[in-house]
Amino acid sequence: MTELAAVKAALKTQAVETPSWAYGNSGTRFKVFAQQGVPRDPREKLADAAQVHAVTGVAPTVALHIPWDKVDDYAALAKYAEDLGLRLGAINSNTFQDDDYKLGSICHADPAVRRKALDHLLECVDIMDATGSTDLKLWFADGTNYPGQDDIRERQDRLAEGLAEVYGRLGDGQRLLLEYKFFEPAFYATDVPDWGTAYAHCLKLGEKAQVVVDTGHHAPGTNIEFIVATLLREGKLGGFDFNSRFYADDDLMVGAADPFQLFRIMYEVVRGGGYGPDVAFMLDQCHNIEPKIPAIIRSVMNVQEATAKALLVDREALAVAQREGDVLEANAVLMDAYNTDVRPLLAEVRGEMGLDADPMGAYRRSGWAAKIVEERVGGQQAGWGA
Ligand code: AOS
Ligand code: ZN
Ligand code: ZN
Repeated sequence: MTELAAVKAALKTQAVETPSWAYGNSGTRFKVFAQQGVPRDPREKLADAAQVHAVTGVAPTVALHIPWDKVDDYAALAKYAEDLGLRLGAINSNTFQDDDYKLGSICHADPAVRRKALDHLLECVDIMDATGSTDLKLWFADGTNYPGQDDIRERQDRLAEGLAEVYGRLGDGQRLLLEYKFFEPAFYATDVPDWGTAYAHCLKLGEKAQVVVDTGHHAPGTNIEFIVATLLREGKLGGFDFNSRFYADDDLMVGAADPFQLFRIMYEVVRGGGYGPDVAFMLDQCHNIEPKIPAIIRSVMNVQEATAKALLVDREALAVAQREGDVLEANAVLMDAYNTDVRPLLAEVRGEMGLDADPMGAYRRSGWAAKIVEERVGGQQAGWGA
C-alpha cells in the first residue's frame, strides 16, 4: 500500500461518537434559545445522529446521558439505533442535577447521598448491559467552593471507595472512563480536577479504568497533547470529549477555536498508537446559537481534517530532524503537514466510501431540516452540565 493509500484507509476507519445532548436545546445560564425541530425524545436524537452518520460515514455511535435519555426499554432503544445504522456508545451518568447533590455526590459527607449517587452509577452499568455499550463515562461536579468547607483528603477517600464499588460491577469488555475538569461548578477545589488525580484513581482501580480528556477542561495554556502522550504511554487514555473553547468549558465546535491544537493532539494520538478502537473519540458540545445537526457535521469534519493532517506528518523526516537536533527542520516537517489543505483528500475518501464529497451540502439538500421543523413541535432541552 502506498503511503497515501494507508492514510486514506485509516481515515475510512475513523469513528467519532456524537453526544445525544448536543441534538437538544441548550444554552447558558442566561438563556436557552430554543430551536425548532429539535428532538423530543431519545429516538429522535438518534434519528438526527443517523443523518450525521449518513453524510459523514464516520459517526456510527451515539453517547447517551442518563437520565436525560431515560427510556423504559434500553435494549429496544439499542435495536432502534441499529435499525438506523448506529450503535449506542458511552453511557454518561448524572450525579449533579438533583438537590441532594448540592455539596457533592460520591464525595459527599453524608453516606445516604453517596449511596444514592452510587446506585445511579450502578444503574448506568445495568443500562450498558442492556444496550451493549462498553463505556461508562463518569464526570463528577463534586468539589467545594470555600477553603475549609469539607476535608479534601476525606473526599478523595470517599471517591476512591465509590469508584471501587462501580468498578467491581463492570462486566467483561466494559470500561470506566473518568473525566477531570479543573473547575466549575466548584470554584475552590474540584475533586477530580486534573489528569493526575484521574490517573491515580484509575491506576488503583485497574486496567478497566481509564482517563477521559475533555479538551475544554484545562487551565488556559495547558499543553493538552503532552497529557495525551503521557496517558497513552501509560496505557491509560480511554477517550476524548472533543470541543473547543476560548475561555473555560465553552463547549464550542471542536476545531473552531484552535484547529492547530486539535492537530497537535491528533498527532500525539497517531504517534502514540492511540488511533483505533481503544480510544473513544467523542464530541461533548452544545450548539446554543447555531443549527445543531450541521454544527455536529462540521465538528466531525473538523476532527477528520485534523486527523488527516496528523496522518500526513512525514514521521521519518521528522525523526531524522529530531535526531540531528535540527530544530527548524523538525518544526517545518510538522507544519508542512498542518498547512496541507486536506479537503481534496477527504473529498476523495468520501467518494470512495460512496458518500457525497460535501457533507454539509448533502445534509442541506436532504430536506431533513425542514422535515423535522414540520414534524416536531416542543423539542427537548438538553439539560445543564455539558
Ligand atoms: C462536564 O463539564 C463534562 O464535560 C461532562 O462530560 C459532560 O458534558 C456531561 O457529563 C454531559 O452530561
Ligand atoms: Zn465532557
Ligand atoms: Zn465539560
